[in-house]
Amino acid sequence: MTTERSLVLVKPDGFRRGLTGEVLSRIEAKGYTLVALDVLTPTREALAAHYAEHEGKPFYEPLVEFMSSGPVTAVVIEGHDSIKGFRSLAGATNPTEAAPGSIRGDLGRDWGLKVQENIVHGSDSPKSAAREIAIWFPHLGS
Ligand code: D4T
Repeated sequence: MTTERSLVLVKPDGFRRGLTGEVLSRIEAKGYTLVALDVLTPTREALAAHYAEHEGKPFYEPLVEFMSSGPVTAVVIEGHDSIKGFRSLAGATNPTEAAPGSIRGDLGRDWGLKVQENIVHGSDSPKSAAREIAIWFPHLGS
């Protein structure tokens, strides 16, 4: 059996709304293992590294502003195909379109803001996961 790690963030909206436990519960209920967990308010530097691919896009500044607005819970999860599996648990980026049953579909909505507040982040590929885990948990290696 091969294992795979993914970087999950419960974003500031999820933290403020008291949904951290619900998200962790869904990850555990799915069968993935929690490898590392930290509650912190991200620095703009960490967010610039994390969201480097979005620099220059219209939602980039609002995104960094939102993501640094309060605590997030950063989590490394592990399990076979956990990157794809968590993306499926999370649902589509736009919470209005996210399927019911998914985290964003059940718990998220569009608030009419400049950036989608969509509760969670999950790595989108093994390469992104390795890059992101190194940003949020430098001691872990990949
Ligand atoms: P993250 O990266 O947060 O897991 O979300 P996704 O993988 O689902 O989406 P993303 O990287 O494309 O976007 C990052 C972050 O920016 C917000 N966003 C995105 C937004 O407000 N408007 C947009 O048009 C897009 C594409 C939501 C998530």
